[in-house]
Amino acid sequence: MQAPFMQSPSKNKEASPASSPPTSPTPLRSGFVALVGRPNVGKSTLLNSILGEHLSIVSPKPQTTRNRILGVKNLPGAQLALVDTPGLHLTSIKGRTALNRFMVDEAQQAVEGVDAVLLVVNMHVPEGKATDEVTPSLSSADEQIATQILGLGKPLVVAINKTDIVPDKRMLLPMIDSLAKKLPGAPIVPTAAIKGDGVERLLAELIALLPEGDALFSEDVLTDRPERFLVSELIREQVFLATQKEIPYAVAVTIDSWEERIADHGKRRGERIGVQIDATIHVEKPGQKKILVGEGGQMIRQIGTLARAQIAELLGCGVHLAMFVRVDEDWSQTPAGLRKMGYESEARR
Ligand SMILES: Nc1nc2c(ncn2[C@@H]2O[C@H](COP(=O)(O)OP(=O)(O)O)[C@@H](O)[C@H]2O)c(=O)[nH]1
Ligand SMILES: [Mg+2]
Repeated sequence: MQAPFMQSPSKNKEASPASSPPTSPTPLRSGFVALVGRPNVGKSTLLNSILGEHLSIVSPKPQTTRNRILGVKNLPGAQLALVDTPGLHLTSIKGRTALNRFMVDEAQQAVEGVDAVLLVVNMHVPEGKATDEVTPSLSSADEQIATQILGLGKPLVVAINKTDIVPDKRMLLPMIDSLAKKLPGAPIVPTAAIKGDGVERLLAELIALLPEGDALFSEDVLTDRPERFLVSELIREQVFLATQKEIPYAVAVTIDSWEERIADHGKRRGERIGVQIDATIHVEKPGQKKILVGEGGQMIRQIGTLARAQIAELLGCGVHLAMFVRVDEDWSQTPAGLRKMGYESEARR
C-alpha cells in the first residue's frame, strides 16, 4: 500500500503553529460523510470546493467519478472525512458492464459505514427548456434517491446545487418545500459549488450531525489515496474533457513508471525536485485509439500538456510526463479487465 497524499505544509495554513494558544475546551466533532446523488449533480465539485483542493476530478460528462474518494476537512472544533462517490443509479444494473457494477457498488458501500449523508440534487430542467422557463422542481430520479436515502435512517443534509443557474432564488422555495416534506428534519442548503456559495452553511449543518470524538486522521492528511492514483485521475480528467461520445467511458489510465529526482545539494537538498512519469491510456477499440492520438498525435499532445500542468501543481515539483495509448479489448466488461486497470473494491485493496 502506498502512502496517502498529505497536504503540503504551505497549503496547510490552518494547522496550529507551536505558538498558538492552548486548544479551546470545545469538544471535537468528527465523522464520515458520504456525498451521494445522481451522476453530474456536482458532488465532486462540491468536495473540491469544501477542501479548496482539486482532489476529485470533474467533467460535464456523467460517470466521471469511478471510485470512492476520501477528502479530509479540518475546521476549528471539527474534522469531516468526506467520501465522494460515483453517482447512484437506481435503474436495474443488469446488462451493464463490470465497470458500471463496480461504480454502483462503490457508491452503495460508501454510504454504509458513514455517520451522515450529504445528498446532492439539482433543479430539474426538462429537455429543451431554458432555466428561466421552468419552476424549479425535483426530477423523479432525485425523488427516488431521496426515498432510498431516507430508508437508510442516517442523519442527512440536502444540498440543492447549481443554484447559480436559477435566475431568481425565490423560485427555489417550492422545491425546498417539497424536499422538506419528503425528508422531514433534514436541513436543506442551496449551493453553487462552482462559486463556493452556500458551502459554509453546508459545513455547519453537517458538523452539527457528527458525533463528538477524536479526530479520525492527523491534521496533515488530505486523502487516503496515493499520489499515483491522483495523477492517473488527472490524466483521465483531461481525456474526459477533450473527447466526446463513447471514448471517455472506454478509458482507463495506469501509471507504468514513476521516478523521482531528489536534490542532493543546495537549499532544497533532500527534497523532491522532479518526477518522471510514464502513463498508459487504455481504450477498448482501435478506432478509439485513433481518435485519442489524433492527427499527427495532436490530441494526445494536448491532453499531455494540460495533464502535466495539473500534475505539477499537485506534486509541487517539475514533472516529465510520457503517455502511451493502448488498446485493451473490452477491459470494462470483465472483472479481470477491471483489476488490471486498478478498479478493485475496498475490501481487496
Ligand atoms: N453551473 C454550475 N455547474 C456546476 C456546479 N457544480 C458542478 N457543476 C458542473 O456540473 C458538471 C458535473 O460536475 P461533477 O462535480 O463532476 O458532478 P458529479 O458527477 O456529481 O461529481 C461539471 O461540468 C461541473 O462544472 C454549480 O454549482 N453550478
Ligand atoms: Mg463526481
